Amino acid sequence: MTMSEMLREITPEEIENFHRDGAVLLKNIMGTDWTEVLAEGLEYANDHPDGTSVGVSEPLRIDQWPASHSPKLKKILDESPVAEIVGKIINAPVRFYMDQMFYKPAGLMAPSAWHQDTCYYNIDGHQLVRAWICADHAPRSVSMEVVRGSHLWNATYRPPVGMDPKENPEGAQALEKDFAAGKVLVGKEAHDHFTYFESFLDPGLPELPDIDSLRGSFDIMNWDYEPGDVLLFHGNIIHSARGGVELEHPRRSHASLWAGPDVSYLHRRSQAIPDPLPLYDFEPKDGQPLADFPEVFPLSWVP
Ligand SMILES: O=C(O)CCC(=O)C(=O)O
Repeated sequence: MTMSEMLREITPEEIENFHRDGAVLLKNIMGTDWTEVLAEGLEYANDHPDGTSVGVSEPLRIDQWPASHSPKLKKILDESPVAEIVGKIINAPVRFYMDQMFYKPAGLMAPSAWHQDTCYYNIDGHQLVRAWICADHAPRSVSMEVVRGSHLWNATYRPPVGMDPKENPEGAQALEKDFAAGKVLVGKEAHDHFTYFESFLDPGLPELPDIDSLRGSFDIMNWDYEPGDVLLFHGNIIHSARGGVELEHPRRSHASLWAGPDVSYLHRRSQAIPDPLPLYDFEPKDGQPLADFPEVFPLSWVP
């Protein structure tokens, strides 16, 4: 079956809004034939938890690289207009970096905590774009929200995960020793035995402000999302999803992370998510562009 391409062009205003605000919701840009593929792909991933599945049977399930074992999600990455949409917003070639699933079953919606994406990964750059798509109608009370313009604050905040030296001084000390000895802390094996909580809670990075208690002090953007829309946001933007609302249907989202030419490898002490598995064999060095590893990050779209 031939699947639909982009339903419309991205407007110059949408491109400008993305770069200024750090996020833009592109309404009705992917055909609903893709929504069915997305829903089937997410259901498959949900039914087949792997080592990277966090929160199985809980109200928020997060999987890393679900497209690596869910054929329909792989189809979304390889054949849907998502890569093209990202490439057009940054007007540059794009490579796929990684993807995640956020599966919230029907009932009381769990929130997704405020965070930046970049600080979880060993990458750095300005042309890092998340494409967030959802198989379900998601009103603004449960879809994504961002702090407008925070992608330009030039600040890297502490990911709200990892081993806290106050709660586990011995564990944190052992990690500290390994780090000083130059060991890879979140290595290949993390793909099978994944946990955020064995990484550092990096005390060297500033804590995120308590945005929920100070909502009036921040310029928060949020959107009512309909299947067929694509929400794009910058890797450095501070974002979250609200919870506490009852939904009669699940809220199943897929977020893929794409890199333009300025994105390079940067080993971060705060790394919580392992490098893509095949990358370990190349022993990447800080500052190497992802383009140096075309076997791991082939071009997905070129202008
Ligand atoms: O879908 C969600 O609730 C969270 C998504 C998210 O935080 C992300 O894509 O980085």
